[in-house]
Amino acid sequence: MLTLFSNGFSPFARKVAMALEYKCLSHETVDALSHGNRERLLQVNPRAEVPVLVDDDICVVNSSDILAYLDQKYPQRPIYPGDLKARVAARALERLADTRIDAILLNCSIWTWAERPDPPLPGLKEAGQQDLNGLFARIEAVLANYPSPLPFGHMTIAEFALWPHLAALRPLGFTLESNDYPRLSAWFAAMRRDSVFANDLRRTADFMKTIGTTSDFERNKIFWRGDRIEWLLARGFHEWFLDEIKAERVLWPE
Ligand SMILES: N[C@@H](CCC(=O)N[C@@H](CS)C(=O)NCC(=O)O)C(=O)O
Repeated sequence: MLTLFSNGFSPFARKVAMALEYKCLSHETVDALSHGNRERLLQVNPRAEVPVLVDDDICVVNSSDILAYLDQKYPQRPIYPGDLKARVAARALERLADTRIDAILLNCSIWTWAERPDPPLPGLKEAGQQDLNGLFARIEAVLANYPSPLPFGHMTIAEFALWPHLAALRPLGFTLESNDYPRLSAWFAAMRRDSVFANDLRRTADFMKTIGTTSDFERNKIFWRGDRIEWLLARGFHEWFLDEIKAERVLWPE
């Protein structure tokens, strides 16, 4: 029996849920960031982060480890490319989505879902778009070496990792210019046409409808970890962050 400790807002949990659906693996889902399930989550991950996958007596933490585990244990419909060089490229794209794109988008999204005493940080969104454009250009350069629109010939860890972020761009007010990034735009369009990705959008939209009204989900304190802090500090927003710590509006892993 597979159990996914998940959350409808988490791009990492969505990435794993899509991989499970793609591989036709039925599973139970626990909304592990709701207050009522916190103790259960701590039992499987002391960092109190989702996603966590429990497969009988095996517990796997961290989305990229979970995807790698799934492909080894359930090799049907592979989500890693077969070719070694393409595997490395797909993993690098997954890492870019997980560590760089996530950091920008999560930080810039805070004012859309958290209960905030302050207006959005001046300059944050502009810095986000500028850095996103740099990352889009890097992805575009990688894609030049592969067929379009699906670089690896089927859906992989790269699509599952990138999708939640690409799908959040427009709702958060960011752009992905198809003239500047034609291969990335065509890739994104190919993901949109796939039912696994459409189902994710539907689930996410349903979850987002509840987010403003529920008190079951932490919206006062922001959970901070490495990559997200790194981008904030690198972009010069340290004073705001220090004020957040002083005001005790932060949560730390463990
Ligand atoms: N590196 C981890 C990152 C997971 C992560 O950042 N999870 C966030 C949600 S997106 C979380 O569980 N935060 C705890 C919270 O918000 O209380 C992964 O790839 O699974």
